[in-house]
Amino acid sequence: MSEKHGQGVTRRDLLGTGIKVATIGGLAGVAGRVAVGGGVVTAAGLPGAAQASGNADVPPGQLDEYYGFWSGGHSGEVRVLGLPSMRELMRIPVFNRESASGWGLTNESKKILSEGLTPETKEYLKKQGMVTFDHGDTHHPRMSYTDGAYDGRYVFINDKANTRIARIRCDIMKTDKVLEIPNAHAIHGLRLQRFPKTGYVFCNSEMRIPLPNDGTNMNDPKKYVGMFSAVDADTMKVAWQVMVSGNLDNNDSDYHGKYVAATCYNSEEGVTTAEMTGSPTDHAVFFNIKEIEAAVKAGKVKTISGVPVVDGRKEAKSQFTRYIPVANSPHGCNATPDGKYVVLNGKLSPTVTVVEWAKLDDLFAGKIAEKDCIVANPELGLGPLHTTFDGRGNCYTSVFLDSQIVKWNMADAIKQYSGDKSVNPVRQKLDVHYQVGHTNASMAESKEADGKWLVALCKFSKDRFLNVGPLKPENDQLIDISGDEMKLVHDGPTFAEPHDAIIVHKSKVNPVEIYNPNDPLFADLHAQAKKDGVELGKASVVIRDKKDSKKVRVYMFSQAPAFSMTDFTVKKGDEVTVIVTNIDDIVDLTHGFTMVGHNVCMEVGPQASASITFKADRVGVQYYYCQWFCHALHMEMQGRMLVEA
Ligand code: RUQ
Ligand code: CUA
Repeated sequence: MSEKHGQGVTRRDLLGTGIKVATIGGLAGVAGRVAVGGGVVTAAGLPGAAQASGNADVPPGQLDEYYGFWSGGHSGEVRVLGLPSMRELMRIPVFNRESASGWGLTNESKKILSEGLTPETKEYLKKQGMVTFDHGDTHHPRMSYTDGAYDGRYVFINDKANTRIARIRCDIMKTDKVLEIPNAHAIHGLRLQRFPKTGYVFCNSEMRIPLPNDGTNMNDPKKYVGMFSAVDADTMKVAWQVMVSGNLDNNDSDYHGKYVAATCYNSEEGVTTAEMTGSPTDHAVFFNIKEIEAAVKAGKVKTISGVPVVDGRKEAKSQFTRYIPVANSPHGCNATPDGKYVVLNGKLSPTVTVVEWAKLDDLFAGKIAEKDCIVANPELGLGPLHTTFDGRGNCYTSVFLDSQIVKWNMADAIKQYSGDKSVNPVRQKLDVHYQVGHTNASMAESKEADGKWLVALCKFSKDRFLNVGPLKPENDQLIDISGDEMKLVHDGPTFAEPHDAIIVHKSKVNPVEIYNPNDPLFADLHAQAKKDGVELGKASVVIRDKKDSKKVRVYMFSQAPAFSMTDFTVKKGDEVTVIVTNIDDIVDLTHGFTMVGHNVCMEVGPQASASITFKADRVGVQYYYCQWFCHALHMEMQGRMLVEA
């Protein structure tokens, strides 16, 4: 089914009359759509169309040029890929439980997963016999910035399922902070302040709730509140919040540290699909950071759940926000790397709306109207979701229902909007397989967009891979955008469900090879060891707590192929904490500690320490072993816990 750019018979025509009807119908019936062929649809007659120059082959032993940070969706994790090979390099457990590393089982990971929860949630979980949630739903991984460029410090990601965000340290590629956002419900959109550096993490509460959510006003959705939050990226505490009208979807920040934009659906403030899509328009909210900070500083806030909150709702007519009308139910929100524009993606409308950041000064000053901030509105296809950029003035929009990446030119779109009907901004439409959600290009979320590679994260793979039963993998496709024409070069099956990904040049990311034994991650263990009069990595000793004689701490270290303790004895009913320090300082020499039949498992990297606590309730010989293949005598790396009756 080929199509010349923007002209002739389009799939839109084939789908029927009303865009909205077609789109909603399409959303419901997507799985039943016929798979179209894999033909590359190119723009006809592009003058001097050059062959794309990228080479996606990375031979054995060669390293990739880019890191990809992939959301793991409702798997709750983050994945690290190498690009262009698309090889999966690592999985970073975040909100999920992870069997290899014991994430969610070790004391250190449990602390990270639980300490940032609200008191109400801690209370609720305690009643369920839990310390944290066992799952998460990650969408938007973003790397921290300094002056609009990636700085390699952190990757942040949201958890829609349990209203949290997390921070991953890029030096060790491990999660070090998890925070639940109060006064919010389901954190979806997440982006970072780009300038002067990532001081804030901006988080959208997608669902609107009554505040306080204590059983009052449940039947009056008009009184529900949407919430935009700014989290201090260093302390991982909520800095301030803004009440908004409508359901916040995605957001993005400018390159000057002044404004943040957020797409909103359900300006109708209903609770059913019909109510939420009743009006032909919704809005994007623009937040004025300086005005909000000034109000917070002056104490002109309400304190709710310990957080300063300002009222930026439509009817409050504050200086904190402006509401720019866009077509019904917009979705993606993407700032251009030149720092000038933000693209608001239509979803239910076949268009995207482009707002110029610089016009917001006049808008907030009351000199121009909301609609005057819009500088382009190109029509791209059915279901535009997200847009990315090549740094050469071109934009690439994922079009869900048409299953295409549409390349278009920003300057031409602006010309067209200003009245020149002779220009067509659309350069090429490339079929992808199938129903693409997010798309992102190399370095495109930073001012250093380099226009080499683009990924299309397709929600459906259908017939593209060997059949693995009713649940199919997603299909993350790699597209070469270095030339005039986009070229599909790779199909990448992935497990549920990469919503979004960023592609970061390897020069920006510099992880360590071996842990620093004094890393803050191990601070609690060092402190406890000090109290016990021992030194981590040197001690092989069983210490019974002086105050609570049921508590036993077992200190040992590991050096391939042995634990420093081949057996230890405890009594039935003891609460045992095993602390293992890996004293090997060789690259890639990770050990583990698994206790058979006790739900005990942890990863201990080179020069790292880790601990885990359990009840010794099973009398008899209980073996522990190293589960990380570390040596020719790895199988022999084991010991016995002798539990006395
Ligand atoms: S969203 S498929 Cu969760 Cu980023 Cu658009
Ligand atoms: Cu240590 Cu296997």
